[in-house]
Amino acid sequence: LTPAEWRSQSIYFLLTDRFGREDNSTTAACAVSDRNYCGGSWQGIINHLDYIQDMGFTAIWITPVTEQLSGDTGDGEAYHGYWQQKIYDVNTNYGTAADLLALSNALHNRGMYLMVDVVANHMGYNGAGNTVDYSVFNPFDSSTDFHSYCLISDYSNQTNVEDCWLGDTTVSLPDLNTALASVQTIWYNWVADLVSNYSIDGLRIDTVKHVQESFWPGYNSAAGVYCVGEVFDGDPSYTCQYQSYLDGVLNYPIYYQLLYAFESSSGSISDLYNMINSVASDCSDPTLLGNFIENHDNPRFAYYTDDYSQAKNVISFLFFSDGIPIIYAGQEQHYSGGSDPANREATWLSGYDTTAELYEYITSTNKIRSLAMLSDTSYLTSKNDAFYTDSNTIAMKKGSSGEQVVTVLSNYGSSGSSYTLTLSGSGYSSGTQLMEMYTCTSVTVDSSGNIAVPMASGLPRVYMLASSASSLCGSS
Ligand code: ABC
Ligand code: CA
Repeated sequence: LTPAEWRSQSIYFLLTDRFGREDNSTTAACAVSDRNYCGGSWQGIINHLDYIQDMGFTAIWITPVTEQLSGDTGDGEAYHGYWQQKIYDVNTNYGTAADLLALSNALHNRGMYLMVDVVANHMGYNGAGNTVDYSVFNPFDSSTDFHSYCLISDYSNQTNVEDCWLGDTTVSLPDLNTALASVQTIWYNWVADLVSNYSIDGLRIDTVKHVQESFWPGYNSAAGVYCVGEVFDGDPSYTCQYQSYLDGVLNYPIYYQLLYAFESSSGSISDLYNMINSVASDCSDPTLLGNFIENHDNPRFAYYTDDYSQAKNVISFLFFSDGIPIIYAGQEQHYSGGSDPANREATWLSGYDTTAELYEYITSTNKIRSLAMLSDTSYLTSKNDAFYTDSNTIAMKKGSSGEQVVTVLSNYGSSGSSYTLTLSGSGYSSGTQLMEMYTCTSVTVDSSGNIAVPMASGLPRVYMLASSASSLCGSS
């Protein structure tokens, strides 16, 4: 799929080892602190695609598929898939190459899409950097394919970030010399073959800031599908640069400000407001960024606050601002794990509960977004405009003028009081009939052009033209 085709998708991110088991067990133990394989597989994902699709997702992003270092290490097993050794083979812990292709086919048969995580920066080795036996890698079986060993020690020094190694002295991540033409040729051919062999629709690229920028355009074009890069940095002036070299990047700048704004009722809405504008000006196309509030590298949102209303506000932000929404498996079950590895709980232990509060909320949110893009063909490419803030509230509008979606978020949490927010600046004229899409409550824009927004329990409100809302709210 092209970048433009990815704009309309909604992505469910899962760790293959942690989402579904072939035996469909919902009780198989998975002690996250052990950092061992728990038995999830590609066939296990296939078995539970209804759970994902019924929540409204149109695509999944799975963790890397290549063959890893085997056995246990002082940092655990390679269950996450970021410690590759043989790039032409698949990780047999997750199944066979035929199983991976079957997953791709199963998705396509449902009209869904497959995004695969790929790593070009490094391989993985059980041992310190000065003990690596390069002959275990295929290809890249010589030390001359790699940068010489040094651990990254200074994140403010870009050369150090690119040429030294990630990992630690227990598990090394031998850092490929991606400036070599021979290394580039192997990676570009590899990624083209991977995409074609498994009919992959998009890529999530790991450790993008650890490889020189000039490597990425050739990689993205060899892939031939939408690529979203991981640039783990909250500074938009740094992270957005990479959108000159790749189709999109994960929206780390928004991630931090969204978390800080909504983790408590004293969070800073104005910092979030400023970041929306910074990202819009620094990134070449904010509508192609990947939006998230949880992933496998950071504590889950519910680790910071167990409040359901705050969780709903951040979810609505991900879906109704610029970019492609990404939900991390377990977020819909309000999992609350902290830092890696605690944030990698097995989804099956929830019993795949489709009545969970956030499962239902995400389902509704996906439906509202789908309706918005169906009603307004410019919805996805139009730029989000945060037009109102106060110390606890932010309101945004996105879409063609006259049919914009208006999203009102607040960080008060579930104990927030009931009050009416008189909202000006929505762009709607007096007398327009709007529908609040989560509650199916209609409202008429008043004679001053204001919307009387009934706020309660810190819950989000999302407005569309009432005339566009009938498929979800009936006729009004
Ligand atoms: C393993 C163990 C852990 C143990 C760790 C030392 O070793 O499992 O328990 O604590 C994989 C595995 C991990 C594993 C690592 C290392 O490999 O998943 O479990 O940890 O062996 C990607 C993936 C990630 C993956 C790798 C490696 C890369 O998403 O899952 O990890 O293939 C850096 C990288 C980033 C990487 C991340 C984990 O580390 O840049 O690509 N993620 C700062 C730096 C960032 C850095 C981040 C975290 O710290 O700038 O570059 O990310 O270390 C903001 C700033 C940010 C700043 C943050 C902390 O603050 O704006 O720049 O980030 O304000
Ligand atoms: Ca590197």
